[in-house]
Amino acid sequence: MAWDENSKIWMDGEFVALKDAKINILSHVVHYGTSVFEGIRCYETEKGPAVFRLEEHMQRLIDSAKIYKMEIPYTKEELMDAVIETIKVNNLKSCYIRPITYRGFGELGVNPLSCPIETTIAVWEWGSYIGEEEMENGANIGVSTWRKPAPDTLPVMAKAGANYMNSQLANLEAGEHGYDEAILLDYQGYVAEGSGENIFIVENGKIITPNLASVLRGITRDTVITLAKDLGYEVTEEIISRERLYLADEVFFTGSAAEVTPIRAIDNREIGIGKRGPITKELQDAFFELVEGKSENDHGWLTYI
Ligand code: PPE
Repeated sequence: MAWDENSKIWMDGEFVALKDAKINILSHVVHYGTSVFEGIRCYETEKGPAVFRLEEHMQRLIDSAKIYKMEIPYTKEELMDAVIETIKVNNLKSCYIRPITYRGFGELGVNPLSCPIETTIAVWEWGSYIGEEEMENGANIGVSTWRKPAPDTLPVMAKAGANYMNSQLANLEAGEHGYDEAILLDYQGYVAEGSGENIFIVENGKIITPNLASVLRGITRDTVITLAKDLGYEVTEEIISRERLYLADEVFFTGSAAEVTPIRAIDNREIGIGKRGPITKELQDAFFELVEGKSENDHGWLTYI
């Protein structure tokens, strides 16, 4: 990824060049990981750049903050406008958008209440998450020895920076074992999600995904469930055991960054035909048609810049 040091970052209402967009080293976030964030994509369409499901992402940012008693001093509409302005000033046709709210510099110590709530938004060009080649032929995935935290430890419904300490352990381990990405099991040992993606399996033409007990409430997950139902598929949320992954006809990941990424192997076992399956391809095509503004039934999910 090539960074433009003059790229404009929205910092609580001001645009600051990336090279000058700094925070205090004693900020609460640096010491205790006190942040909540979003990952959103803006796609190039015939009618100009369009942000996909902007409102749902900003609502989730506010929801994540609520869990941690971080009151964001902007309305959802103001946050949506700030994202749009940031894309405009950076003059990008398509980009990844990263809004983040964190606790700044106040008192140090675990109690966060004296530390101010700060919000920034960055945008940059970001291609396929796992890889172009994998989008077509499928990714090679391993189940991690690291599990998702139990529900009474770190709440997974908050998209909090600290959750990604768990994700990065799994992702690092996957890389060390030669895999493209990791799948994490939940605290009981059932399939949860990828380090930065939700997961789906296809069995006999039916589409199945884990319920929300131990996974992020993914917006792409919801998009793909909606698209699959629109296409006439049955979609259910189930408890999925590890070996059921191996026997599935198809497995794929979803995420704002990962979009719809096929999986060709898990734990060195070929999945289905060993490459992107037909239903995954159908959903991938429907997804890109939708986000690129080519679908008639776009559910009102595109915010044109
Ligand atoms: N689970 C996790 C753990 C996760 O991080 C993501 C998104 C998802 C599921 C899918 O959620 P959604 O984007 O709403 O469909 N991961 C973000 C961060 C990736 C990163 O490397 O950073 C993303 O896709 O933007």
